[in-house]
Amino acid sequence: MYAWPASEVPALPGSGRDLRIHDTSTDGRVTLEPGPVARIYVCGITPYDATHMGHAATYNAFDLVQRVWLDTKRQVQYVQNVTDVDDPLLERARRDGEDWVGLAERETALFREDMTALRMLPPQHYIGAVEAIPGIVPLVERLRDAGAAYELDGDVYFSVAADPHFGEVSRLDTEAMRLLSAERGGDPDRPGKKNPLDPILWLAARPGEPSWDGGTLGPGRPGWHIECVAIALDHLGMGFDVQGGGSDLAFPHHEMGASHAQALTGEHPFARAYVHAGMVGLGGEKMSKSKGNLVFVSTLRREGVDPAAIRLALLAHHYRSDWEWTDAVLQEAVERLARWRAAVSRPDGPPSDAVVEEIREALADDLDAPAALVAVDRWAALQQSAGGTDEGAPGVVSRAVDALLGVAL
Ligand code: 5CA
Ligand code: ZN
Repeated sequence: MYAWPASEVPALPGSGRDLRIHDTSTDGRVTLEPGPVARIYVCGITPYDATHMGHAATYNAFDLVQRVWLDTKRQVQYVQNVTDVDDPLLERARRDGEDWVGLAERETALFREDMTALRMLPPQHYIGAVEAIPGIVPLVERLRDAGAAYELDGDVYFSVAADPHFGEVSRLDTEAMRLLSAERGGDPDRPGKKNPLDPILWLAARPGEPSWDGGTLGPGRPGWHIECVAIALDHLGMGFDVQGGGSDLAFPHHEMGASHAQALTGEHPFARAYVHAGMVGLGGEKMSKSKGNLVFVSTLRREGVDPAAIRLALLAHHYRSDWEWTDAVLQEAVERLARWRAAVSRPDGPPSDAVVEEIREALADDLDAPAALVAVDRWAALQQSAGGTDEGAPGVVSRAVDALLGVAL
């Protein structure tokens, strides 16, 4: 699939710091030391509804990862998927009497528009589940032939017992895993499974549902976790730097993905760090397509809200915290944007070196965007109260805010 156009990333004086980031699997901070090409896989949308603030907040976090790496003069190999065939998408299409392909295409197109408007840098590889199927089938066959997968009434399940490291990503106990599995697309109560947690790798064709040639697996469609594994292994290989998504993906999705890959390759780890963004809520509940309590990026844009203000509203919250979207959050961002724009609209101002370093330091410290905003606030306040004589300083601050935070002033 094609992704979306990249906004320009202005060059900055000096160089950024290496990123220290919270890793779910160790529940601590790790200093990432990527090679000259940093590798990141971020789970993409299931395109059955528009991009809401929760999605936007999660993609904002991983856009910051990319910007920090670019500032260290590395290249970034960024891969993202689109789950363009899965149960929730098929269910929504059925409910609305719509063709599932048309629904997925329309919502993916809207996502691209939203990401472009928010200045999120595009992945180098943007891959749909459907286009990944020819690569998924041989992986499932290999797992089955190695005894890491088994058949149940034509469906194929992964055996979590096949990975000695199973459980190390989310570090949950069996009971918690079982509850989350039932909540998040698993089927722990299906009779005949070796372990209730075993996730599906290949669903045999069902009447009224799309299916594809599965070679020796028979016609069917892929399970959710193997989709991301196939795409990540194809474009990044084992041991890539960051696997990213919202905290609701830690289990089962990222746990199972890591186990699939580790069982397939005999190598460990799948990713060096598993990074999870907090959940954005509305009215006291997690914003979710299934609950319908949503604020869409596209709706705000249509209402005339500046995408830069939406982005500032996301940046005002630390990526790991759970937070609530409110009108006040947006209003504050609109006001901050106006203050910053006024401050950079003059040819000279207070020195820019310290503020650029403060933004760099804040982001390198587990993506502390709120601290970066405070640094720019201080500079803008100084500009307003005392001004300054450094010629070009406002231009440098403006470029830094664009390059490191994705906000065009
Ligand atoms: N297609 C799969 C991943 S392979 C999927 O989870 N799609 S999704 O559309 O449901 O979510 C896309 C991303 O947004 C995921 O990383 C998910 O964790 C994140 N996300 C969903 N809801 C929220 C929310 N309320 N707050 C923050 N992030 C969210
Ligand atoms: Zn995924």
